[in-house]
Amino acid sequence: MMNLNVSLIGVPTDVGAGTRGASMGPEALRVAGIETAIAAFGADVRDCGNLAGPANPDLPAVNGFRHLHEVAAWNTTLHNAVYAELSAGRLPVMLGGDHCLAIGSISAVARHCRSVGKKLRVLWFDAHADLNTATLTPSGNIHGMPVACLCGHGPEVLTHIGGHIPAMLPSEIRQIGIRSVDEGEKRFLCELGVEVFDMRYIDEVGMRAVMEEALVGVDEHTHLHVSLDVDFLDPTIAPGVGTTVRGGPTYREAELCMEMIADTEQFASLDIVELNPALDNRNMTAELAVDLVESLFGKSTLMRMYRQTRRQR
Ligand code: B3U
Ligand code: MN
Ligand code: MN
Repeated sequence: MMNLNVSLIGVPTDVGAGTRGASMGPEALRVAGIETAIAAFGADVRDCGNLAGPANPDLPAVNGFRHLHEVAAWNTTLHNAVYAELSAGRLPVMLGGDHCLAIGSISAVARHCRSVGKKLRVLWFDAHADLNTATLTPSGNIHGMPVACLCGHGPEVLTHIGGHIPAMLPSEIRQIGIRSVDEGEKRFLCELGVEVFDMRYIDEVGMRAVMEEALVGVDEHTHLHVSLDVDFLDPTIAPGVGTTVRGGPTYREAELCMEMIADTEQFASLDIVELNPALDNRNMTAELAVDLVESLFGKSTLMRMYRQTRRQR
């Protein structure tokens, strides 16, 4: 059974992004009703409020990184908060914030897995691979680097946050929806052997087959972490993002992803990132994210059980 003790952790940062505004994401998700939507499943939802961290100094990159020390400060604070919630037996939901926050959240999830003897599986829904390093990055924006940092490739202030380098192995992550990867990043993806289900593969085999593959090996000993960058979605349905990329999954495809994760009953932590209310259209992207969260918590499960029993009759 899924853990229904849920903690919402607001992470109002945009220090890792190139465009300002993701720092308003946590409030937009609250306005879209994320707490009541999760509570409707009988969950005990605790809103921990927003974490505090350094403001965005809006400075250029230094040695390949923009705002390295600000990113490190936010992620150290987040790591501690997430580890505390997991240790208390709760399911943390990160209300982001830009995607650099995955360094703090996933390092805490991985540390928790090591301490309780669980297998880690990260499902990374994104238009981007977020595997850049200081030498590969075209922008210096650290939201393009969390996967590299978690796999041990990055500055020590970011790679050592969980006390274990690397925090995560490339074999523990699956990337879904990828359609914008920088040249050097592509080579690095191959070198590390990250399993990527890009848009072309989704077109060719369909989302159901992709999710079946991405979930291979998930069992009752697995902690499933979902990292949902809202630029994963097609910009026609999710315009509230700084780095939209055309040709993303539809509403139905995205719902199916979340439903199939719910079916495993191993979903145990979530990042919702890159939502930028300054670019959104009447909060529609935040409302879509809340719809997806409902599916992740099993909105369709009752109907599925009903269909199955009808077929058996
Ligand atoms: N790969 C580019 C763009 C990017 C990555 N993640 C986002 N944008 N959101 C970069 O700057 O690293
Ligand atoms: Mn992205
Ligand atoms: Mn991302």
